[in-house]
Amino acid sequence: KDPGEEPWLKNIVQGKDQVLDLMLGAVNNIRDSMPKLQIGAPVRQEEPPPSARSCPPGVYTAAELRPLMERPPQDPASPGADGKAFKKDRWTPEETKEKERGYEKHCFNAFASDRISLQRALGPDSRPPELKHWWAGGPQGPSSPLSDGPGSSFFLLPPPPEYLKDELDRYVEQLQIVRVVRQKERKGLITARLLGASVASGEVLTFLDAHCECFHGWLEPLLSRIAEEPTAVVSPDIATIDLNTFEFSKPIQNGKQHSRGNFDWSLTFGWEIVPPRERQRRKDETFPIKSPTFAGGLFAISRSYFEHIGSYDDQMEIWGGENVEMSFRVWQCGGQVEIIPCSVVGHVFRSKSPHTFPKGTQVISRNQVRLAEVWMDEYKEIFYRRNQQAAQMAREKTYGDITDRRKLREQLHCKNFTWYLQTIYPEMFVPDLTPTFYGAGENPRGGGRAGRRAP
Ligand SMILES: [Mn+2]
Repeated sequence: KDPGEEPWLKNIVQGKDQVLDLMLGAVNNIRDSMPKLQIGAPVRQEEPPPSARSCPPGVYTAAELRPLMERPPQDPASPGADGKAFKKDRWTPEETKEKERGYEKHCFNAFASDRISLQRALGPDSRPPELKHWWAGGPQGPSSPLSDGPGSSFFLLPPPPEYLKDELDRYVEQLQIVRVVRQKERKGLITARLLGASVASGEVLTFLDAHCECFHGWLEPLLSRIAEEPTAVVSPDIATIDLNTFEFSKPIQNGKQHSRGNFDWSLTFGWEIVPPRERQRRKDETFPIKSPTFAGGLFAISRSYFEHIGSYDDQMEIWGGENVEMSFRVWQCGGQVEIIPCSVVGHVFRSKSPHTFPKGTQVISRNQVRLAEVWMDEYKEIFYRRNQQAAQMAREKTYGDITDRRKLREQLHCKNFTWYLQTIYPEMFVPDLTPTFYGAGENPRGGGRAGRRAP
């Protein structure tokens, strides 16, 4: 049948853009209203190679940069050698059980992880030439934070599973330069990082999740950027380590299109392709990428700046929201959040959360309400419309005391959230602040969000 014969169908065909817009708006709203417990991996995108220029040379000599510990020679046949995938064809019933237990507990293939060398090499440095000017510790570049770096940083490795504790203590003791600090009870990553920072003695703090593996010459570009710009909070370019095989997705020679961090109105972190405006600003491939938010698990910051800027909101609990909070705070209070493409660190992105939430997942909403109340001004209402639990907490003021955080914002003379949106993230779609109606069917007119975010 010709669509023109049916007026209602004709209407839909003619208005398909609006309908599509309406549907995408609804989909975005539904997606934004689901609680997210994990940060996903950025999707790798490729584009034609950009112009080439080398990373600036460092101030350290090759001798000064020599790793404290040399990597032992690697058996190329060992599991996962050179960052390749862990392979195993035959499984006994016991092994299968062990593998399943590992997945249950860690949400990745702990069986494989336990069999891959702690010092596995990641193969030759595959970064594009313009990104690897840095002297990277000899022909076999380091992949462990312990066997790298000029020694001015502190690395915080989150707690190991119970059964590994003694083994870890023995291992660390022989390294001599590493200290293990443990929390008395499980309070989550914010308190853990604050504890680490409090005992650190270096000028720069570098935080890494436990499930990370560092690529050639990863540290120097981070330190160099902080030396150049002490208010920069810098993350490496994060490579994906496969959660099943522990295959390390090495940097490609050319045509990598970078991702940066953003957020949606449910205050969930996400990745997006670096937009044209930021691409034009960067003079070459080595240039820092300005990022509206950061993932938060892997970054370096000047220790004094970390203290100056208010470290963390220590009343946030367990997990969630702290990275978005820190991103808004750093930008609004005069700093910068950046990704340094010369630095590559691998991370195991899990598809579901290994964390338990003793008090329930409402701690995430609570953390988010705290950040919204302190940093987002009237825009917090957009978030509350998408998170009823958060809205209720805000109404009933059950999110704890935020006096100190508000005082901090005042003391640092921080800019408001309108400034942040207009200056740092003008690409962000901002829904009507006071809509007549809202709900799951709301249509963010002219938003065009769907094409903007990386999946
Ligand atoms: Mn992580």
